[in-house]
Amino acid sequence: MDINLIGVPIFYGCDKEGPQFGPDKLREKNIVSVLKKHNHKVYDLGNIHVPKVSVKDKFSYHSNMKYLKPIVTANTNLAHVVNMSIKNNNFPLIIGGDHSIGLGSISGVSSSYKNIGVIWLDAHADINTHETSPSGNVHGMPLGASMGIGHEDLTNLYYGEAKVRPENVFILGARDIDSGEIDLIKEKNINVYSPKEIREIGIENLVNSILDKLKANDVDAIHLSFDMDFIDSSYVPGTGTPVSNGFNVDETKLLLRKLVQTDMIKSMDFVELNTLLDEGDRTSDLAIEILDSVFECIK
Ligand code: DIR
Ligand code: MN
Ligand code: MN
Ligand code: MN
Repeated sequence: MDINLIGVPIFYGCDKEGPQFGPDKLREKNIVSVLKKHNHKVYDLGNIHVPKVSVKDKFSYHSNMKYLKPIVTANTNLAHVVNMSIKNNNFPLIIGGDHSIGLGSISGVSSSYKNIGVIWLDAHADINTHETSPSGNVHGMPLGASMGIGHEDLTNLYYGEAKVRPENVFILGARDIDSGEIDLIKEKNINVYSPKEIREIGIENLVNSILDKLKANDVDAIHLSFDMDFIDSSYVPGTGTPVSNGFNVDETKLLLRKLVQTDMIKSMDFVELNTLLDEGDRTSDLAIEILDSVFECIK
Protein backbone atom coordinates (compact mmCIF):
# COMPACT_ATOMS: atom_id res chain seq x y z
CA MET A 1 0.00 0.00 0.00
CA ASP A 2 1.16 3.55 -0.74
CA ILE A 3 0.29 5.44 2.42
CA ASN A 4 -0.06 9.23 2.51
CA LEU A 5 0.44 10.51 6.03
CA ILE A 6 -1.54 13.76 6.43
CA GLY A 7 -1.35 15.71 9.71
CA VAL A 8 -4.06 18.14 10.79
CA PRO A 9 -2.80 20.15 13.80
CA ILE A 10 -6.12 21.52 15.02
CA PHE A 11 -7.80 21.91 18.44
CA TYR A 12 -10.55 24.40 17.49
CA GLY A 13 -13.11 21.61 17.23
CA CYS A 14 -12.69 20.55 20.86
CA ASP A 15 -11.77 23.95 22.34
CA LYS A 16 -9.08 22.36 24.50
CA GLU A 17 -5.37 22.78 23.70
CA GLY A 18 -3.37 19.61 23.02
CA PRO A 19 -4.60 17.77 19.92
CA GLN A 20 -2.72 20.18 17.63
CA PHE A 21 0.52 18.49 18.74
CA GLY A 22 -0.67 14.99 17.77
CA PRO A 23 0.79 14.75 14.25
CA ASP A 24 4.29 15.90 15.20
CA LYS A 25 4.28 13.77 18.35
CA LEU A 26 3.60 10.64 16.30
CA ARG A 27 6.36 11.62 13.85
CA GLU A 28 8.73 12.02 16.81
CA LYS A 29 7.65 8.49 17.83
CA ASN A 30 8.70 7.26 14.36
CA ILE A 31 5.26 6.62 12.91
CA VAL A 32 6.77 6.56 9.41
CA SER A 33 9.24 3.74 10.14
CA VAL A 34 6.60 1.82 12.11
CA LEU A 35 4.32 1.83 9.05
CA LYS A 36 7.19 0.98 6.68
CA LYS A 37 7.95 -2.20 8.67
CA HIS A 38 4.83 -3.71 7.14
CA ASN A 39 6.03 -3.30 3.55
CA HIS A 40 4.14 -0.10 2.83
CA LYS A 41 5.58 2.86 0.98
CA VAL A 42 4.99 5.86 3.22
CA TYR A 43 4.90 9.45 1.98
CA ASP A 44 4.60 12.04 4.72
CA LEU A 45 2.70 14.92 3.12
CA GLY A 46 3.20 17.12 6.20
CA ASN A 47 0.57 19.12 8.03
CA ILE A 48 -2.51 20.79 6.53
CA HIS A 49 -2.52 24.55 7.07
CA VAL A 50 -4.80 25.58 9.94
CA PRO A 51 -5.43 29.36 10.09
CA LYS A 52 -4.51 30.98 13.41
CA VAL A 53 -7.30 32.88 15.10
CA SER A 54 -7.43 34.30 18.60
CA VAL A 55 -9.52 33.03 21.49
CA LYS A 56 -11.61 36.19 21.44
CA ASP A 57 -12.91 35.20 17.99
CA LYS A 58 -14.24 31.85 19.25
CA PHE A 59 -17.88 32.89 18.86
CA SER A 60 -17.36 35.50 16.11
CA TYR A 61 -18.51 33.19 13.33
CA HIS A 62 -21.46 31.45 15.04
CA SER A 63 -23.01 31.52 18.51
CA ASN A 64 -23.01 27.69 18.97
CA MET A 65 -20.18 26.55 16.70
CA LYS A 66 -16.86 27.66 18.16
CA TYR A 67 -14.11 28.63 15.69
CA LEU A 68 -16.39 27.81 12.75
CA LYS A 69 -14.46 29.70 10.05
CA PRO A 70 -10.94 28.31 10.59
CA ILE A 71 -12.44 24.82 11.02
CA VAL A 72 -14.16 25.10 7.63
CA THR A 73 -11.01 26.47 5.98
CA ALA A 74 -8.70 23.78 7.35
CA ASN A 75 -11.17 21.03 6.48
CA THR A 76 -11.63 22.29 2.94
CA ASN A 77 -7.84 22.13 2.49
CA LEU A 78 -7.86 18.62 3.98
CA ALA A 79 -10.72 17.43 1.75
CA HIS A 80 -8.81 18.36 -1.39
CA VAL A 81 -5.59 16.65 -0.29
CA VAL A 82 -7.53 13.49 0.64
CA ASN A 83 -9.40 13.52 -2.67
CA MET A 84 -6.12 13.87 -4.63
CA SER A 85 -4.50 11.16 -2.53
CA ILE A 86 -7.23 8.62 -3.26
CA LYS A 87 -7.49 9.57 -6.95
CA ASN A 88 -3.80 8.65 -7.18
CA ASN A 89 -4.41 5.25 -5.56
CA ASN A 90 -2.90 6.11 -2.19
CA PHE A 91 -4.25 5.30 1.27
CA PRO A 92 -4.68 8.56 3.23
CA LEU A 93 -3.89 8.19 6.94
CA ILE A 94 -5.16 11.40 8.50
CA ILE A 95 -3.64 12.19 11.90
CA GLY A 96 -5.40 14.68 14.20
CA GLY A 97 -6.01 16.93 15.67
CA ASP A 98 -9.51 16.79 17.09
CA HIS A 99 -12.39 14.94 15.42
CA SER A 100 -13.66 18.00 13.50
CA ILE A 101 -11.24 16.77 10.80
CA GLY A 102 -13.74 14.03 9.95
CA LEU A 103 -15.54 16.81 8.03
CA GLY A 104 -12.64 17.20 5.61
CA SER A 105 -11.57 13.61 5.39
CA ILE A 106 -15.07 12.28 4.62
CA SER A 107 -15.67 15.10 2.11
CA GLY A 108 -12.44 14.20 0.32
CA VAL A 109 -13.07 10.45 0.40
CA SER A 110 -16.65 10.80 -0.85
CA SER A 111 -15.48 12.89 -3.83
CA SER A 112 -13.39 9.97 -5.00
CA TYR A 113 -16.06 7.26 -4.79
CA LYS A 114 -19.72 6.82 -5.79
CA ASN A 115 -21.16 5.51 -2.50
CA ILE A 116 -19.05 5.30 0.65
CA GLY A 117 -19.51 3.65 4.01
CA VAL A 118 -18.22 5.20 7.24
CA ILE A 119 -17.29 3.25 10.36
CA TRP A 120 -16.92 5.62 13.31
CA LEU A 121 -15.17 4.23 16.41
CA ASP A 122 -15.86 6.59 19.28
CA ALA A 123 -17.25 6.83 22.81
CA HIS A 124 -19.47 9.57 21.32
CA ALA A 125 -21.77 9.69 18.30
CA ASP A 126 -20.54 13.02 16.87
CA ILE A 127 -23.91 13.72 15.21
CA ASN A 128 -24.80 16.91 17.09
CA THR A 129 -25.81 20.04 15.20
CA HIS A 130 -25.52 23.72 16.17
CA GLU A 131 -29.07 23.28 17.47
CA THR A 132 -28.50 20.20 19.65
CA SER A 133 -24.88 20.60 20.79
CA PRO A 134 -24.55 21.17 24.54
CA SER A 135 -20.92 22.32 24.12
CA GLY A 136 -20.75 24.28 20.87
CA ASN A 137 -17.72 22.14 20.01
CA VAL A 138 -17.66 21.23 16.33
CA HIS A 139 -15.83 17.92 17.01
CA GLY A 140 -19.23 16.66 18.21
CA MET A 141 -20.83 17.43 14.80
CA PRO A 142 -18.77 16.01 11.89
CA LEU A 143 -20.60 12.72 11.36
CA GLY A 144 -24.03 14.38 11.35
CA ALA A 145 -22.80 17.03 8.91
CA SER A 146 -21.37 14.32 6.63
CA MET A 147 -24.87 12.83 6.40
CA GLY A 148 -26.23 16.27 5.43
CA ILE A 149 -27.58 17.07 8.89
CA GLY A 150 -26.80 20.43 10.51
CA HIS A 151 -25.63 23.89 9.51
CA GLU A 152 -25.02 24.49 5.80
CA ASP A 153 -21.49 25.79 6.43
CA LEU A 154 -20.64 22.24 7.57
CA THR A 155 -22.92 20.20 5.29
CA ASN A 156 -21.75 22.11 2.16
CA LEU A 157 -18.05 21.72 2.95
CA TYR A 158 -15.93 21.08 -0.20
CA TYR A 159 -19.03 20.36 -2.27
CA GLY A 160 -22.70 20.93 -1.63
CA GLU A 161 -24.46 17.69 -0.82
CA ALA A 162 -24.54 14.88 1.74
CA LYS A 163 -21.32 12.84 1.70
CA VAL A 164 -22.61 9.53 3.08
CA ARG A 165 -26.05 7.93 3.36
CA PRO A 166 -27.22 7.29 6.95
CA GLU A 167 -27.73 3.57 6.25
CA ASN A 168 -24.01 3.33 5.37
CA VAL A 169 -22.87 4.77 8.71
CA PHE A 170 -21.90 2.51 11.64
CA ILE A 171 -21.02 4.04 15.02
CA LEU A 172 -19.13 1.57 17.22
CA GLY A 173 -18.24 1.96 20.90
CA ALA A 174 -20.64 4.80 21.69
CA ARG A 175 -21.50 5.14 25.38
CA ASP A 176 -21.87 8.90 25.94
CA ILE A 177 -24.58 10.15 23.61
CA ASP A 178 -26.33 13.52 24.01
CA SER A 179 -30.14 13.73 24.05
CA GLY A 180 -30.45 15.47 20.66
CA GLU A 181 -28.24 12.74 19.21
CA ILE A 182 -30.47 10.02 20.66
CA ASP A 183 -33.46 11.63 18.91
CA LEU A 184 -31.58 11.74 15.61
CA ILE A 185 -30.47 8.10 15.91
CA LYS A 186 -34.14 7.09 16.27
CA GLU A 187 -35.34 9.41 13.51
CA LYS A 188 -32.76 8.31 10.92
CA ASN A 189 -32.44 4.75 12.20
CA ILE A 190 -28.65 5.10 12.51
CA ASN A 191 -26.61 1.97 13.30
CA VAL A 192 -25.06 2.43 16.76
CA TYR A 193 -23.41 -0.29 18.87
CA SER A 194 -22.22 0.20 22.45
CA PRO A 195 -19.18 -1.76 23.73
CA LYS A 196 -21.60 -4.01 25.65
CA GLU A 197 -23.62 -4.75 22.52
CA ILE A 198 -20.45 -5.47 20.51
CA ARG A 199 -19.27 -7.93 23.16
CA GLU A 200 -22.66 -9.68 23.10
CA ILE A 201 -22.69 -10.00 19.31
CA GLY A 202 -18.96 -10.81 19.12
CA ILE A 203 -16.36 -8.73 17.28
CA GLU A 204 -16.01 -11.08 14.33
CA ASN A 205 -19.79 -11.54 13.88
CA LEU A 206 -20.32 -7.80 14.01
CA VAL A 207 -17.65 -7.06 11.39
CA ASN A 208 -19.13 -9.72 9.10
CA SER A 209 -22.65 -8.35 9.44
CA ILE A 210 -21.53 -4.74 8.82
CA LEU A 211 -19.66 -5.85 5.71
CA ASP A 212 -22.69 -7.79 4.43
CA LYS A 213 -24.93 -4.76 4.89
CA LEU A 214 -22.51 -2.35 3.21
CA LYS A 215 -22.02 -4.72 0.29
CA ALA A 216 -25.79 -5.11 -0.06
CA ASN A 217 -26.01 -1.30 -0.16
CA ASP A 218 -23.46 -1.27 -3.01
CA VAL A 219 -20.78 0.62 -1.12
CA ASP A 220 -17.52 0.96 -3.06
CA ALA A 221 -15.18 1.97 -0.18
CA ILE A 222 -15.23 2.34 3.60
CA HIS A 223 -13.68 5.19 5.58
CA LEU A 224 -12.60 4.31 9.12
CA SER A 225 -12.57 7.08 11.70
CA PHE A 226 -10.90 6.25 15.01
CA ASP A 227 -11.28 8.49 18.07
CA MET A 228 -8.81 7.61 20.88
CA ASP A 229 -11.67 7.87 23.40
CA PHE A 230 -13.15 4.72 21.83
CA ILE A 231 -10.73 2.93 24.20
CA ASP A 232 -11.63 2.70 27.88
CA SER A 233 -10.59 5.80 29.85
CA SER A 234 -8.23 3.75 32.05
CA TYR A 235 -5.84 3.31 29.07
CA VAL A 236 -6.04 6.78 27.49
CA PRO A 237 -5.29 9.68 29.87
CA GLY A 238 -4.10 11.65 26.83
CA THR A 239 -7.44 12.34 25.22
CA GLY A 240 -9.81 15.26 25.81
CA THR A 241 -13.07 13.52 26.70
CA PRO A 242 -12.27 10.06 28.14
CA VAL A 243 -15.20 7.76 28.97
CA SER A 244 -15.25 4.59 31.09
CA ASN A 245 -16.80 1.25 30.11
CA GLY A 246 -14.95 1.09 26.80
CA PHE A 247 -12.95 -1.66 25.12
CA ASN A 248 -9.53 -2.68 26.43
CA VAL A 249 -6.46 -2.47 24.19
CA ASP A 250 -6.60 -6.06 22.92
CA GLU A 251 -10.29 -5.82 22.00
CA THR A 252 -9.61 -2.54 20.21
CA LYS A 253 -6.78 -4.02 18.17
CA LEU A 254 -8.83 -7.09 17.31
CA LEU A 255 -11.76 -4.99 16.08
CA LEU A 256 -9.52 -2.71 14.00
CA ARG A 257 -7.61 -5.64 12.51
CA LYS A 258 -10.83 -7.47 11.56
CA LEU A 259 -12.15 -4.29 9.96
CA VAL A 260 -9.10 -3.67 7.77
CA GLN A 261 -8.90 -7.35 6.83
CA THR A 262 -12.15 -6.87 4.89
CA ASP A 263 -10.00 -5.03 2.29
CA MET A 264 -12.76 -2.43 2.03
CA ILE A 265 -11.12 0.23 4.25
CA LYS A 266 -9.50 2.74 1.87
CA SER A 267 -8.76 5.64 4.27
CA MET A 268 -8.48 6.25 7.99
CA ASP A 269 -8.59 9.05 10.58
CA PHE A 270 -6.73 8.75 13.85
CA VAL A 271 -7.80 11.57 16.18
CA GLU A 272 -8.09 13.14 19.65
CA LEU A 273 -4.62 12.34 20.97
CA ASN A 274 -4.02 15.16 23.49
CA THR A 275 -0.32 15.24 24.33
CA LEU A 276 -0.77 17.94 27.00
CA LEU A 277 -3.11 15.73 29.03
CA ASP A 278 -1.01 12.58 28.64
CA GLU A 279 0.69 10.81 31.57
CA GLY A 280 4.25 10.79 30.26
CA ASP A 281 3.93 9.38 26.74
CA ARG A 282 1.50 6.62 27.67
CA THR A 283 -1.26 7.54 25.20
CA SER A 284 1.16 8.50 22.39
CA ASP A 285 2.92 5.15 22.79
CA LEU A 286 -0.44 3.40 22.71
CA ALA A 287 -1.35 5.30 19.53
CA ILE A 288 1.81 3.98 17.86
CA GLU A 289 1.15 0.45 19.13
CA ILE A 290 -2.37 0.49 17.67
CA LEU A 291 -1.34 1.91 14.31
CA ASP A 292 1.46 -0.69 14.15
CA SER A 293 -1.06 -3.47 14.71
CA VAL A 294 -3.60 -2.10 12.20
CA PHE A 295 -1.18 -1.49 9.35
CA GLU A 296 0.28 -4.95 9.75
CA CYS A 297 -3.11 -6.19 8.47
CA ILE A 298 -3.53 -3.76 5.56
CA LYS A 299 -2.44 -5.23 2.25
C1 DIR B 1 -20.03 15.87 23.13
C2 DIR B 1 -18.57 15.37 23.11
N1 DIR B 1 -20.97 14.88 22.66
C3 DIR B 1 -20.17 17.16 22.34
N2 DIR B 1 -18.15 14.83 21.86
C4 DIR B 1 -16.95 14.22 21.67
O1 DIR B 1 -19.52 18.13 22.72
O2 DIR B 1 -20.90 17.20 21.36
N3 DIR B 1 -16.72 13.52 20.60
N4 DIR B 1 -15.99 14.29 22.54
O3 DIR B 1 -15.72 12.70 20.35
MN1 MN C 1 -15.15 11.87 18.17
MN1 MN D 1 -15.22 10.87 21.30
MN1 MN E 1 -21.70 14.22 26.09
